[in-house]
Amino acid sequence: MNAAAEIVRKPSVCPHDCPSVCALEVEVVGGARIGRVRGAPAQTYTSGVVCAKVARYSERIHHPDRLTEPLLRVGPKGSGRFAPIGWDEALDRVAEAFLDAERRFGPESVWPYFYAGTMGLVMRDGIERLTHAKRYSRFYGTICVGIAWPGWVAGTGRLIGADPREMAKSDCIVIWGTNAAATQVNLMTHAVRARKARGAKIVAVDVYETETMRQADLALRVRPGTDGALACAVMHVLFRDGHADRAYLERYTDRPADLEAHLQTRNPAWAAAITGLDVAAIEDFAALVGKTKRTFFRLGYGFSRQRNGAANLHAALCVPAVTGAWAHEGGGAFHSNSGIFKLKKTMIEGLDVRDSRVRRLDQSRIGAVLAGEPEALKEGPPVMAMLIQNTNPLVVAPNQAKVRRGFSREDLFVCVHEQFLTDTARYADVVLPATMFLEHDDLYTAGGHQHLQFAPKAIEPPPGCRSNHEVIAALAERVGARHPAFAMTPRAIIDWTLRESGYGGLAALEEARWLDLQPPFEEAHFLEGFGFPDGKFRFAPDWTRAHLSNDGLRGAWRDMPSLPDHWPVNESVDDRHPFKLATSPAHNFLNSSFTQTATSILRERRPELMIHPDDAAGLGAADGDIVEIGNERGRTRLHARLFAGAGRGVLVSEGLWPASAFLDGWGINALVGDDSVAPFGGVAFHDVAVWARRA
Ligand SMILES: Nc1nc2c(c(=O)[nH]1)N[C@H]1C(S)=C(S)[C@@H](COP(=O)(O)OP(=O)(O)OC[C@H]3O[C@@H](n4cnc5c(=O)[nH]c(N)nc54)[C@H](O)[C@@H]3O)O[C@H]1N2
Ligand SMILES: Nc1nc2c(c(=O)[nH]1)N[C@H]1C(S)=C(S)[C@@H](COP(=O)(O)OP(=O)(O)OC[C@H]3O[C@@H](n4cnc5c(=O)[nH]c(N)nc54)[C@H](O)[C@@H]3O)O[C@H]1N2
Ligand code: SF4
Ligand SMILES: [Mo]
Repeated sequence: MNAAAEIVRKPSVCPHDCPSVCALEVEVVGGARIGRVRGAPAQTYTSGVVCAKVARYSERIHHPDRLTEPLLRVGPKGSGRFAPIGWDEALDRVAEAFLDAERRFGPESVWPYFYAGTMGLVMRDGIERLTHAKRYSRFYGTICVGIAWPGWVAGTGRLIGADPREMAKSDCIVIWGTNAAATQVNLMTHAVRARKARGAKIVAVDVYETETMRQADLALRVRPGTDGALACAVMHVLFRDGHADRAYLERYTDRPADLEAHLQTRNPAWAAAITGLDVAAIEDFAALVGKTKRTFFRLGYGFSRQRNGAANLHAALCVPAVTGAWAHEGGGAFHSNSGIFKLKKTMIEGLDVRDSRVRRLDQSRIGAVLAGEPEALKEGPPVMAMLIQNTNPLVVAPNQAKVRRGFSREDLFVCVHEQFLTDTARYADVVLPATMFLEHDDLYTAGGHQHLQFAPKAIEPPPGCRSNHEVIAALAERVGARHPAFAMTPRAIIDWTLRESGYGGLAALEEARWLDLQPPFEEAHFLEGFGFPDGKFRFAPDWTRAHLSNDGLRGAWRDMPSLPDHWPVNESVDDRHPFKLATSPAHNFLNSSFTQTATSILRERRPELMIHPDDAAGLGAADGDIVEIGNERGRTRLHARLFAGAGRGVLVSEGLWPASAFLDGWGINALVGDDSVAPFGGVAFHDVAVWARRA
């Protein structure tokens, strides 16, 4: 065999922002190129399965449009006109802009901004070390988990849950508010295996007919933002029909008698009017979970992206506490395991130099922050300079018009470190080219399972690309930020982190590839008590405390329900805005990532608006016609796709396409509101009232 074409299999971990965090086996061809990417069969959650977009990763990593040299803006902001410059000049310019902002407005005028384009802890969170060492404005990450986590923690007190691999022992799996077939394929693998092996029933709850809904035995299509009503009616039936586990309730929950009384009026007829479901469907669902103790509730993020989302997630979480499913293997609930890893992140994030008096600016309110709204700035100085890594706010953040206005400010300096010339990079003053995960070392925790994993560098990056860690360290030196980790290699930082966290060193983890950190059954099922002093699940949460870190956060600024309920605070339809829009994920993209790769674009085609045929007829629009949708925040035009799987009055647009893919150059987030969602902030991405007309 020709040496140049020799194929070597290397271990890795998928870095994308997905609960599955798959263990990978990657073909390296001729030492330099990536071939096929497969799931590692031996890792018990991945179980040999990965999604198609990552299987064809060679398309992304060897993409001809990858950034490979630093760029300096030479045209107006957003024009995309840049000239190549050297790394030293680029870094010097960024450092000079940061120092200048600091001199004129103080260190809080610099706002390092990042998210989870890579979930590797060193490359994602190392930017925090620069923030803390310089006392730059801190980053309050709310865009994804900000609503869901408080909903879970309000009930359980801890961000852990039943081992998702226990689905193999479940008789019923409820996939609630997540389109798992698209967003976390492994969850479907485990659920479908349980159906094949033991006849487990799969229930899905969504607002339109997704692929997950099509694969379910019972598909419940609710009106957006009404899951709290569904959960209440299910619990009403459970009490009514003797399926409430009274011994469990007495021992493990806070106010079962108050709950039962409160639910008297929340019957299926009441919920049917709110959710749009038939009474019979609600009764069937309640009977199924009532009679099936081994029911596994897999609660996703999607249904939390509503103004009442935290309350709805908590309401769904109350169902297994009523049936006592938690006491059974294969029963209980799961949302995220992010609370099990307990890593000591001192070196990664520079926690030893963090000053909690420095203001924290809300990621989701980036438009308001850049617009200088005093409340968003916490009454402090304006933001004058930014470094952006692993995120694309000009596409993914709400109120796109406001965000774009902010990035257009002539007095704002922006450096974007990226793999592609994204919409955000187009607005940068300096663009820096970044490595991809197979080109650097990193450590990964997971939301959707329990493995701590290491992924070693597999190939050399294109000449010119530098990792996030390299960029942070080089900037730190230039702006006078001090911390020992700036001088350490990623491997040394990971080794320190593992040792200090009690997980041995890097050599052992690299040898083992992953550590299974699943807490014992009793702990994961809260059989030793929930995470509150009295050990009891909260039907009546204290919403002001439903957060993992109470670092200066004021919660529950709105009047949240004291017991699970339908909390009607969502954007409501009216004569001027007769439709509700959900902006759901696309199967072949991952947020705005993969919007550059040919196969993903081919499969997703173009931005489209799913609309019920009767609603389309009302607008006089046929399949493929151009439709304009809008509200007070903005408007955009896209092609109609007639689809009876969207309910009457509900529009769905999948995918975070770049603005240029839309006919008017405005992305879907032009319509989404940037008001802060209760109790601690976040975005109601699927809670958008709009008008629609044939364009
Ligand atoms: N292919 C693909 N995979 C992804 C992503 C992607 O963009 N594409 N994104 C990744 C990221 S960052 C995350 S956080 C996860 C998120 O993954 P999920 O937990 O699946 O959450 P969402 O993608 O927000 O939405 C899931 C579903 O919730 C539905 N939904 C909206 N409103 C409601 C409601 O009120 N009630 C109910 N019951 N359902 C509702 C939406 O229509 C959608 O089908 O997926 C990750 N994986
Ligand atoms: N309308 C609507 N908007 C949404 C959502 C929705 O459902 N609907 N979902 C929301 C959710 S859940 C989330 S999590 C956010 C996600 O929003 P983002 O965090 O912006 O998500 P990605 O599109 O994955 O963007 C990551 C960017 O990071 C870059 N990147 C990846 N790895 C690296 C690296 O190692 N170094 C550097 N420097 N860059 C890297 C990628 O090229 C990509 O452009 O979007 C939110 N926005
Ligand atoms: S399913 Fe998620 S974690 Fe697994 S390969 Fe695909 S994007 Fe990565
Ligand atoms: Mo997310």
